[in-house]
Amino acid sequence: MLCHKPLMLVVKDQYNILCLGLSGSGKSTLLAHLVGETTANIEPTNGFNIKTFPIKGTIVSIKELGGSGRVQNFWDYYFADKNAILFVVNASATEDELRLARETLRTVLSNIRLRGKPCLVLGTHSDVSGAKTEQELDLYFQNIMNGHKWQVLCCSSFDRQQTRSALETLIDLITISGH
Ligand SMILES: Nc1nc2c(ncn2[C@@H]2O[C@H](COP(=O)(O)OP(=O)(O)O)[C@@H](O)[C@H]2O)c(=O)[nH]1
Ligand SMILES: [Mg+2]
Repeated sequence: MLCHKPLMLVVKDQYNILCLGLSGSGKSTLLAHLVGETTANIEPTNGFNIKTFPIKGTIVSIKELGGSGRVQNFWDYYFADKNAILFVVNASATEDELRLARETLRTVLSNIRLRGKPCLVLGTHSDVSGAKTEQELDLYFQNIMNGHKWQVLCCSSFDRQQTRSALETLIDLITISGH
């Protein structure tokens, strides 16, 4: 007798990813596009915003924390039990803003609860002329990455293929680093 088993997605694991970055860097926009939502009515994020969805044979739960200075004071409450950091930076920002983003990430990565956790620096706004390239951002961030597996990628937050591919790279970093 022929037995037809239902086709099921075999989910190996769930990864919890923390999505951080300065306000306006593009976190909510790229997360919305990752799950196929419209971005017409995105407001600045107060508190947090979570998206959970399947990708690359696993489930990821990405928690975006609001990026304003006031909310940043509470970021470290959310550092425990995370597998990786997705740090979003507007690659078309001014030098001052990029410097602030770098110092913010330096502080985050020095937190003991995130020791050794992989980090993807995702430069958004690559569709804007004059945006920094991956090579430029790589040089910019390389000195603050002590002991973390990390990589820089650039994308437009509106491009689902680019953002999904970036997330797949982060999942590979998690797998390689054993976190
Ligand atoms: N051109 C362009 N605009 C973007 C991109 N990502 C975000 N934005 C815009 O930047 C603004 C802030 O985005 P938002 O997702 O709210 O940033 P968040 O504060 O980091 O969540 C919005 O007007 C977005 O439409 C991008 O890759 N390219
Ligand atoms: Mg937001």
